[in-house]
Amino acid sequence: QTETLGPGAAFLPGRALDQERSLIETIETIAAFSPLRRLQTPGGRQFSVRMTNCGELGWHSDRSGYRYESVDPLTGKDWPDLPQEWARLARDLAQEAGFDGFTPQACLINCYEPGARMGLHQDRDEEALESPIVSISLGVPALFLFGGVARTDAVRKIPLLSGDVVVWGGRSRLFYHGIAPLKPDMHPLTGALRWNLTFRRVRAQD
Ligand code: MD3
Ligand code: FE
Repeated sequence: QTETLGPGAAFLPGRALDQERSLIETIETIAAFSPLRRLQTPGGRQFSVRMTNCGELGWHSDRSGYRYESVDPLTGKDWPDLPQEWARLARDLAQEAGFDGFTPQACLINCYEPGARMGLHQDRDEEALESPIVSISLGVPALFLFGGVARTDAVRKIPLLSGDVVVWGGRSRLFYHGIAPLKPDMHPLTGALRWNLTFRRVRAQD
C-alpha cells in the first residue's frame, strides 16, 4: 500500500523487501571499490554516519562545503557505476509515487552503526529540485524525524524498517528531516548496521 507522509511524500512500506538481500550484497561490492568513510562537515566536525556513493556523481563534504563530485576524492577514481537494476528499481518506485521518468545520477549510501545519527537538515545541494529523492532503508530499524519547510516546524517520528521505501518529492522535497541515534539492535542480514540508499537527480533533466 501507499501512505502519504506529507505533500509529495509517499511511504511504500516493505516495498523493497524482495530485493533486501541483493541490495545488501551489491552495497558490499560498491564499498569494496569506493570505501565507506566518515566525511568532515564544513565546520570541521565528523559525521557519525559513514558514507559512499555510486553513479556519475557522488555527494561529498569537507571544510570547503557540501557538493557533488564526479570523481571520488578518496580514491581519485570515478565513483562505481550505479547498477542498472538499481536505476530501474528507483525509476519504478518513483513512478509508483507519481513521478514519471526519474533517472538518478547519484546514489548516496549511508551506513549507521549503533549510536550514529543524522541531525535535522534539508537536502538542497541538488539543482534538480523538481525531481524526487527515492530512499530505501535496510537492516536495523531507525526512527526518522520529519519536520517541515522551517527548521522550527513540529517534527514527526516515523519508524523506518528494512525494506521500507519513501519517495520525497513536491513540497516535501525541501522539508527538514533527520535520523535519531540508532538503537543497538540486530538484523539477520546486516548485523547491528542500518543502511540507507538515496537515489538522486542532481542536474536538471533536459
Ligand atoms: C526528506 N538520509 O542522506 S533517508 C540523507 O536515513 C538523509 O540516511 C536519511 O537524510 C537516512 O540526506 C534519511 C530519507 C530522506 C532522504 C531525503 C529527503 C528523507 C528526505 C529529502 C527531502 C525530504
Ligand atoms: Fe537528507
